[in-house]
Amino acid sequence: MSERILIIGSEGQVGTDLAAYLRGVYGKENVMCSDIKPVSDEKLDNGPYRVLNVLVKEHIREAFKEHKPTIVYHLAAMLSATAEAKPKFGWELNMDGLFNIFDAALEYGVKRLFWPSSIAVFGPNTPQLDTPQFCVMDPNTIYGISKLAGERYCEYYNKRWGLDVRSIRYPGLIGWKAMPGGGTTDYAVDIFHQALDKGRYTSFLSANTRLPMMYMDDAIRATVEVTEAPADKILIRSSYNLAGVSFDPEMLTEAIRKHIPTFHIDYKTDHRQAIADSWPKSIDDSRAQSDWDWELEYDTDAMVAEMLKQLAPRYGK
Ligand code: AKB
Repeated sequence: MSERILIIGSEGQVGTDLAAYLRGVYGKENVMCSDIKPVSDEKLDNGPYRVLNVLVKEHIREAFKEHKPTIVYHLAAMLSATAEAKPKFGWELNMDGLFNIFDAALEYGVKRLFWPSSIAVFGPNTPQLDTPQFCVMDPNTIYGISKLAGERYCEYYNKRWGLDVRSIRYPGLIGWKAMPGGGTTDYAVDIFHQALDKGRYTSFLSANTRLPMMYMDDAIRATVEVTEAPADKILIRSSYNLAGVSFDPEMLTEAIRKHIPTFHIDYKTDHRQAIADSWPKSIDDSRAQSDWDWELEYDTDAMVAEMLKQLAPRYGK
């Protein structure tokens, strides 16, 4: 029997790519998408869709009853920069949303649940280079605090109630299908659009702010691989480190200039600089490699080439 999949937060940056991938593999009728807003008629042709607010239990129950998912990807969350602007609501959405999905997953006997964590679980007291899987964390943003609390709850629900939750700590994600919304790593997506559109970009992070990043195709593959791996390979039930590649705006600019030599960058940092400064510069993901055979495909140059190739037609290039 084919899996029946429910994606919560399907219209976001990750959801857009994940839905396209999973519908290609499992067939569109087997993958229900859901998000807080209605979508266009054109999108409704792509497969089943439901308006679902993770804070409304009735919405969740209806989706679970109708679709009977065997696997749920719960992606709905508020990212780092937005959550700093609305800290109480950020906490409520990220935590109560997760609890509601935990409850429904147990009540309706879901086989597996994927929930993303983030490099934001680390903080200023964390070793910043090759950050280990297990170390001091002490996140100092609401988003990071909610992700760390979520990780502890994932492990707790697994140990106490047997819920088969899987999770990875996403680095900054770079894709061309959808824009990110409200994150600190968003510059690394916007820069491609501005490079093609205007030939210049003003970065809100400073030139040497190095952060772990990952091309979306790798992130989608990691998400599906960790979710579909045999249960006995998933030895970490909080969340797995995922390294991706590591660069700063200056390094990314150099990589873009290999394709657009006249590309110009300047810098005007804002409140997101402090968030970025509290996060790791690079990550050790050896546990993901050894436990479920994770392998990265895209390095920085491959990611840049692919982003520019995919986005160029949008800007008449
Ligand atoms: C953000 O910048 O908030 C996210 C993340 C690293 O989780 N992209």
